Amino acid sequence: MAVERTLSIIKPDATRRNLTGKINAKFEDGGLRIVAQKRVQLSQAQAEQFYGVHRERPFFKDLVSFMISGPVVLQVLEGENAIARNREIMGATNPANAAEGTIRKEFAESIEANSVHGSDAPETAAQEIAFFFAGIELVG
Ligand code: IDP
Ligand code: MG
Repeated sequence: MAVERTLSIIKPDATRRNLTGKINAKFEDGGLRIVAQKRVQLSQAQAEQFYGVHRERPFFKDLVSFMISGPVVLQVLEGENAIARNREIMGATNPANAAEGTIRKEFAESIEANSVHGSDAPETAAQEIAFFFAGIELVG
């Protein structure tokens, strides 16, 4: 196992319901360290670029609208196997399929408004962290 970093986003459905602290507790209790964090309002262009891999999917337009419907919290999480570990803590994309105790099981409103984003592989984690954070913001 190696220490990794992954990009996490607390999505607008969760910031709207004041769930940032409860979600952060899930990460910390699950062994991940929040090494960078900022609350921002994404622009449409930023959301479209970030989710560019899904551009051809039928839900793309709605997803972008949702992601700019309110503030998000951008985070870098660090720990052993952080990329896979974070996805375990988040639970399945569709909350109907998410395991007990996961963020999405407890907090997600729908398959779209599912409270959190997490990178899915080392390459995407590195790209997504660099998309939102400057090196000087990552102090470990
Ligand atoms: P992930 O967030 O679990 O990695 P992805 O397949 O990468 O899931 O999808 C990105 C995001 O797009 C999801 O978190 C969710 O917000 C949204 N999404 C995925 N599938 C659907 C769908 O079938 N309908 C509506 N939104 C979806
Ligand atoms: Mg994904």
